[in-house]
Amino acid sequence: MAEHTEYFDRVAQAVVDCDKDTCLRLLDEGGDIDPLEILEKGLGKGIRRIGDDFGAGRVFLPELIGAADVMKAGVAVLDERIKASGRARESLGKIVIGTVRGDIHDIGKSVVASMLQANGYDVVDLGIDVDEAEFVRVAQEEKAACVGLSSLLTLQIENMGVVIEKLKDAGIRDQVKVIVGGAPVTQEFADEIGADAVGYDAADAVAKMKTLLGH
Ligand code: B1M
Repeated sequence: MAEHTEYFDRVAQAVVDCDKDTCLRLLDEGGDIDPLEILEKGLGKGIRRIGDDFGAGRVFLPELIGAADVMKAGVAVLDERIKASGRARESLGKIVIGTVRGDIHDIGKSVVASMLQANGYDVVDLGIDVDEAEFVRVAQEEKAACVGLSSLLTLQIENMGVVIEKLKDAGIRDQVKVIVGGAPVTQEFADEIGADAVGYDAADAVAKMKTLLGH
């Protein structure tokens, strides 16, 4: 809807401007809009714009950090709405998720975790910069149905393959599915490291999870 387009643009601009107060006020005003849509078309659009500017050298790390701070505050608000939209039901399975070693980006991974939770999965979020052995240990301990690996850094996505190798070493690779995601992750890469699926965004991650676990 046209009025939503303008609303999403204002949310995006608040992220670009590192203006947390305006962003949170706008999110308050948008209580009747689908939180996932606000996330993708508002907050997501703003943070991607800053990311592109950062990549092109037009803005520097302090702006990136400031915008990420606004994004995180906004995601926390939307997160509550996303979780509240999931009805209480029997768990569809346990997912262990985290950002791989060497990578501290946590916003996208946390959104995916919330969406999985809202869709009936039990999620154990290990956080960021997670060592391969930790993924394996928790997957074993929690009898996870799936391990979710996130990374936004081209140099760190290789660590996803290391996790898969460690799952094999521990003898549990055939008991857990592995889904990978994050901007630099492609289907080709997933095939190369032997992952079971790629999630391109949070909604896609849920859809792929349902297929993987047969729901
Ligand atoms: Co970073 N950063 N950053 N950063 N940062 C990127 C990723 C970058 C593309 C920016 C750029 O140069 N244009 C670039 C990576 C280049 C590359 O390797 N390809 C980059 C860099 C270089 C860096 C540093 C190295 C900068 C430096 O220090 N010189 C550093 C990394 C340090 C480290 O990790 N060791 C760094 C730091 C940071 C901040 C701390 C400032 C901050 C993160 C704050 C935080 O997470 N708490 C930050 C941010 C915010 C970004 C950008 C701007 C935005 C990331 C984001 O939150 N997006 C990013 C540029 C960009 O993405 N255009 C950038 C919003 C989020 C909702 O989307 O994370 O893509 P996204 O997640 C999506 C999908 O990818 C998918 O679903 C999510 C929801 O739709 N998905 C999955 C993600 N994980 C999934 C898992 C799944 C399935 C789907 O299954 C398990």
